[in-house]
Amino acid sequence: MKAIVTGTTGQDGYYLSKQLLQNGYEVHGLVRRSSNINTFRIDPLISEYGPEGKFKLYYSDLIDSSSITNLINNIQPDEIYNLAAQSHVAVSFKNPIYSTHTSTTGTVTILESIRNGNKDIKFYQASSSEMFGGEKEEKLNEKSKLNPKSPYAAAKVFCHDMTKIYREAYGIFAVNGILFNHESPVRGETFVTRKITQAVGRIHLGLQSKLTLGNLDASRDWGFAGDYTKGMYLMMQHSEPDDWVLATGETHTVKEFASKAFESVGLNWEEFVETSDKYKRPNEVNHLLGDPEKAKNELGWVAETSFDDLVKMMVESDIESAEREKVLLENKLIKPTWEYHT
Ligand code: NAP
Ligand code: G4F
Repeated sequence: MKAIVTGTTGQDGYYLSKQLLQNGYEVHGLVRRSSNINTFRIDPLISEYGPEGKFKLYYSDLIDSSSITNLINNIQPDEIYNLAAQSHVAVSFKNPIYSTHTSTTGTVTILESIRNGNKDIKFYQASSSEMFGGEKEEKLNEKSKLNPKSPYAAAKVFCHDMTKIYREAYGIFAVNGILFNHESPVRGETFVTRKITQAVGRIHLGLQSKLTLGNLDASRDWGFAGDYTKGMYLMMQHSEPDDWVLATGETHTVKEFASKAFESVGLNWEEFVETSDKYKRPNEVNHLLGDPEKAKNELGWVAETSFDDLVKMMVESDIESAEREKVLLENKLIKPTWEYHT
């Protein structure tokens, strides 16, 4: 079996590529060119499976339609997982055109290539719980109303609808995975969970004294990314294409996440966390809680990692990172990181 994975250098790209390679797939990953090599997450997979083996990488970009179409035509994959996106909600308010353009152009380019080329190729779209808007405290499922609150979410709604349209109009096996927040030790450092666990690791080792966050009252249904990429694969093996929610069915506030993470190293979060408006968004998604019943009944999928285990896994990994960072700082081999405004 052959799969193309867009966004292979990202968090989900890493877990999904690893699982597909372990299942015997040939994985063709798209990497966008940057001035620094950005394959740090997938370097272990490159060592184990590539580049002459089953893990093949290509420079491409969601906006470069011709390169994507050429790759699909040349590789003739069985499955395409479209994970690439400018995935940071706060950044999408600052870069709305880029954020919208990448998601929408990339998705339609792939769907058009399948329609005009080989309609047997299966397609997975990385849809998001952000599409719901999360105004009320309610369990959200595949039938819940979409009410996007950011350029990011609006672009995801467009991609979600186009995936459904290509499924219905052209009979393409195109699925939407509506995934609630999922995190891991390789989560991007400016998402709130990783920002917290990285700070806990650094504060624990004396490398940082304060952590500045935005809205502490927002709540999210947080699971472990490695569980969710297994769900993506199961959707692609289902007899019929459809849309499925993946979630834990539990929600926690940012404050609760911070409290649990600091507590795991014996610290009281209130002594270290301060807030600033610069991390607040022009329009907030206040409350997200998913109902994963359909995925459980039809795919046999459940989120296996508990909230407590997720926090513990991330804190432990970030303590190890902080230990390495401390050695590098003490030997003046690196400088302290610039604080990103996200
Ligand atoms: P991520 O870590 O931010 O990874 C995004 C990937 O997209 C990276 O490989 C990135 O490349 C790539 N990318 C960005 N712009 C691109 C462009 N113009 N052309 C080609 N590639 C581009 O995100 P993630 O957490 O793995 O999420 C994967 C997907 O699921 C995203 O579409 C996200 O919106 C969606 N999603 C995520 C969650 C979640 O909680 N994680 C929930 C629901 C949906 P670089 O490595 O070079 O930056
Ligand atoms: O970690 P976040 O940035 O994730 P957000 O906005 O929920 O988006 C993530 O999950 C979506 C699925 O629902 C994905 F589609 C999307 O690609 C991404 O992976 O923020 C979570 C919450 C927000 O309410 C935010 O306002 O945490 C709040 N928050 C409070 N302080 C903060 C901070 N978020 C960030 N990034 N940084 C802060 O300092």
